[in-house]
Amino acid sequence: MSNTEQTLSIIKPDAVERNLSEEIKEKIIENIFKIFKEKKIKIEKQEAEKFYQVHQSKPFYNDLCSYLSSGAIVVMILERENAILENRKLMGATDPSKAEDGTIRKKYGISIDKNSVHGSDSPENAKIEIDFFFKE
Ligand code: IDP
Ligand code: MG
Repeated sequence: MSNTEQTLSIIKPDAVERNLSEEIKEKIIENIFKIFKEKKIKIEKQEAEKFYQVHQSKPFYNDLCSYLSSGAIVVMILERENAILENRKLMGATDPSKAEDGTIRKKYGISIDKNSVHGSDSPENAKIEIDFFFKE
């Protein structure tokens, strides 16, 4: 049975500032995702705080929100069969030093905070995150 899904992907400031966006997008496309929508933006810290609300009790929350709002990001809606899980696999573990070979975070991530990409982790969050950035 087919299960075409959409997920939200973000190329984070560390990757955008190293001019890795095109390379990362190529890797995404190679993995048979369609980039359904895409925009390069910079967000305010307040917006990052809202986006990462689920992490507000974490010790790294403030730094995380400062970081996501520190420079340009590329936000994309990706579409393919099982997009949410497949994008998480392609990204690799949160900590790049623990990510598997062939993953985006293994190849491009600098550290657990500067790990180059975000991807939705569930169908519920994919919908919330897509609406957050793309709702008209
Ligand atoms: P994910 O991005 O793999 O879904 P989450 O646990 O949802 O990981 O955490 C969101 C983001 O918060 C991570 O991508 C990473 O940038 C940052 N983060 C997670 N854990 C830590 C930590 O222990 N120290 C610093 N930053 C962290
Ligand atoms: Mg997450």
